[in-house]
Amino acid sequence: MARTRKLGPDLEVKPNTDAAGGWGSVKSLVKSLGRDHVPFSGSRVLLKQNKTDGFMCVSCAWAKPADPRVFEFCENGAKATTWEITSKRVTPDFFADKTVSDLEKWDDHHLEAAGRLTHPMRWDRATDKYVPVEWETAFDEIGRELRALNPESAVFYTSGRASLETAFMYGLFARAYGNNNLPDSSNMCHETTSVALPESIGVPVGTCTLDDFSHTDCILFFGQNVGTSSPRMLHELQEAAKRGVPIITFNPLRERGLVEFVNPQSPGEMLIEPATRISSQYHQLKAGGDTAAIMGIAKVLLDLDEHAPPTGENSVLDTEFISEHTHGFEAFKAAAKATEWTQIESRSGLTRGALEATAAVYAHAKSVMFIYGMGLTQHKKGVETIQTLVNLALMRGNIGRPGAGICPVRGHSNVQGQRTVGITEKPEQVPADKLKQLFGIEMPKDKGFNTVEACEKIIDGRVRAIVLLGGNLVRAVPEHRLVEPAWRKLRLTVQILTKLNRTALVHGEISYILPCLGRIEIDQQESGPQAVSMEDSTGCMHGSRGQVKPASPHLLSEAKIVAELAKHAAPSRSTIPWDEWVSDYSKVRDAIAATYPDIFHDFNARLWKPGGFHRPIDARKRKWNTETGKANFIVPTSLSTDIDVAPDERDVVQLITLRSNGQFNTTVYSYDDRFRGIYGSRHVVLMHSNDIARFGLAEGQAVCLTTAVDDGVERKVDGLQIVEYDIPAGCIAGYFPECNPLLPLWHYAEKSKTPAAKSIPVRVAASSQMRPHKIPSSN
Ligand SMILES: Nc1nc2c(c(=O)[nH]1)N[C@H]1C(S)=C(S)[C@@H](COP(=O)(O)OP(=O)(O)OC[C@H]3O[C@@H](n4cnc5c(=O)[nH]c(N)nc54)[C@H](O)[C@@H]3O)O[C@H]1N2
Ligand SMILES: Nc1nc2c(c(=O)[nH]1)N[C@H]1C(S)=C(S)[C@@H](COP(=O)(O)OP(=O)(O)OC[C@H]3O[C@@H](n4cnc5c(=O)[nH]c(N)nc54)[C@H](O)[C@@H]3O)O[C@H]1N2
Ligand SMILES: [Mo]
Repeated sequence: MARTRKLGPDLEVKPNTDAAGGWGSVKSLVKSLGRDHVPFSGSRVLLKQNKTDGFMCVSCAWAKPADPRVFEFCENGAKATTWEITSKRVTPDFFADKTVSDLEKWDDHHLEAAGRLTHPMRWDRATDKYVPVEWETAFDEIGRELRALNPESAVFYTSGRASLETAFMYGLFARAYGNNNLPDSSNMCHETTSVALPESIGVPVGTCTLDDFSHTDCILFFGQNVGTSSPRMLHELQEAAKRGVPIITFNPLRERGLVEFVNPQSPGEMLIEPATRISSQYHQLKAGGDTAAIMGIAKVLLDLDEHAPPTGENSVLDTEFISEHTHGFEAFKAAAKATEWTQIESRSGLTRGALEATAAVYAHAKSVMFIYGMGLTQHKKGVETIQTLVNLALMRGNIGRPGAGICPVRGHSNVQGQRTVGITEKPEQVPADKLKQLFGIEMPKDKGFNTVEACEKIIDGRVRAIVLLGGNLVRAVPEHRLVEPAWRKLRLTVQILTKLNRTALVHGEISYILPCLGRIEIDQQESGPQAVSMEDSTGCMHGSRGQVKPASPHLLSEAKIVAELAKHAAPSRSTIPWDEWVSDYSKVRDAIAATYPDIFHDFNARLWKPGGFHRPIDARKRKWNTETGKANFIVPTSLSTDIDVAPDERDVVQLITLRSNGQFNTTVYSYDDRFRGIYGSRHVVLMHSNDIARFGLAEGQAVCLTTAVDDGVERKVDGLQIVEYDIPAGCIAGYFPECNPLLPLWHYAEKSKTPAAKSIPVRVAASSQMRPHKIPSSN
């Protein structure tokens, strides 16, 4: 439906036919600089983004090249920067005339848009307000409260933004305190990858580097919205597409960035060159149809192989690789052959012809990359889907040579790195002997809680305290209806934050907001300004130096806050010289190197090399650290990734929860989703015209979604407006976090417990509410 529609006082739909990037990006950047009141010196900071002597972007984790472009940032990276270096402030005065109950009426956008937090604050029961507090008083009370608890009942969450140094310290703090309760954002994100890949190929991370894009002959792209979520990758995709590399995309939605791209940093290109077509084939499969689609492609390859010469240049299967390097091929082959086309077509929503078209390209491409995101990880059978994708790669030896490999696209800028340095609830992933020998820490033996388990234990009252290193957990997790009231009963809630968010308002009996420096700010400690480091999506470590004056003189660095928490909550539980580490972060890096020498040897020396340094990834060298010593073909147990829904329930549709181009997770920069052409409101549900008609509804009408499971919990989101959209019938889409109340806590990926946010079974009914209640704000 390519026409503009005004669907209410707020909502307008203007179908976007522009390429991703281009002038739209430039306009959006200029808008961000104005909206966040960024002074001119601030805009110059952008030139330092993702450069060896600069700071690493606080938005996504996409790889940073050794020879950066002049502007090595994208529209969304620039938004994230201006959002952090805004000149707006949330001071004690801001809180003085607002109760927490008042602030609860503000929406996600307005809470964060109010600006940077400037002072440590404590919730005051008598007035229901946050009031300023001295740092030392805060640390004393938090330490006292944590010491009084059984260590099992405290939880230490990390959002994926904190540096390697801070994350390492935070992990040591939790273990010195006495637990492995270290859930993190990865538990809602690529945990599925971290479970799937070790079983298949013996590594928890992807096998590709930036260099592979220059050598690849074909890219298969599953369930990742590059134009919004990792826009800098569009440069690599554009270069590949210009070389004639086929890019075959599987995504229920036609995402602009995967259709065409104009480099917004190239004025010449914006004026005269046509947009580059990115995807050569675009397959709009059903949500959760990936295992079926991949099995279909595998089935065609097996057929082609049977009719092709067995060896030589034209062979379809890499038989040499399969026999030397893999295990389980015959079982997988039998399973693929036994899978019926009718099943494949009905589960994937794609025709046999479409999958044959993919297989034909794949069978002739020498080196192939497999890129994926949340479209694969956030499903009940996500682990199996990723393993089936690996099977497809193994069939043609597409791991461990240039231009080939598995490329999961991580989310937060250091989410992968935090795992590497010990943020995990699984004790076996941490070298306990090193913790004992180097830091005098007795490693707690019990497995800790991941994010879903932490929520379960908050609901059942076993968790009494939570410390959050970044993030907005109450909004990001499933099951708001149960989690929020339980959260309010916690004894202690502590948030280390840069900006106010809803989680700070859903507070426990004792509640603190501890405001910290952002990564773009100069972090002055005793030995001078400090640098920090992070790991990108391709396993490459980069240094980052703050560039601008801190938002307030009262802020502390995350590293300092973590050290003080450790000193107060777990005194004499380690031999760590916390103060010495805070005075000079290079000492933390030395400690990381001593703990994980294979990855981080000579950490301080190697960090500042242009382009950083790569961690070793054995699967790249075809060394397989699996139980069989080989790369494993693993047979999926089901073609359906959404086993909670009986397929014959015709009134049930699959809800995909997504990000807009105007948000970074729960940080809502604006109500516009430019790439999808939706302006002014996030309270929408995208539906196919057949579904709109089938349910007797109309575009623009307000509807109520209810979760179609029968477990005694009522889950609904009311007042979403219908937008007619190019999405497969039977699937609908809405935004995260607005739709999170619909996601049952137990609806998660098997084995990884990643919430299955891309396939929530729901029913759609007309709403009695005209449109969502607009949240007032004095801002
Ligand atoms: N601007 C911006 N950048 C971000 C973020 C942000 O919120 N905003 N978040 C960051 C974080 S933490 C993360 S994890 C990443 C997330 O980045 P993505 O992985 O891109 O995550 P989503 O936007 O949730 O959705 C991914 C895509 O999956 C598709 N999809 C949904 N269901 C299916 C399915 O069943 N199969 C297939 N094949 N596709 C499906 C959707 O249509 C969508 O295009 O981005 C990071 N970068
Ligand atoms: N339905 C649904 N739910 C989802 C998803 C989905 O696709 N659908 N995606 C999931 C995914 S992939 C993820 S990663 C999670 C995200 O979950 P979280 O990581 O918990 O959430 P964010 O929105 O990234 O956190 C934003 C907050 O971080 C704070 N912050 C920003 N910068 C800094 C900093 O430098 N230091 C500190 N200490 N704090 C800072 C700000 O105060 C801001 O309010 O959500 C998950 N939830
Ligand atoms: Mo994420």
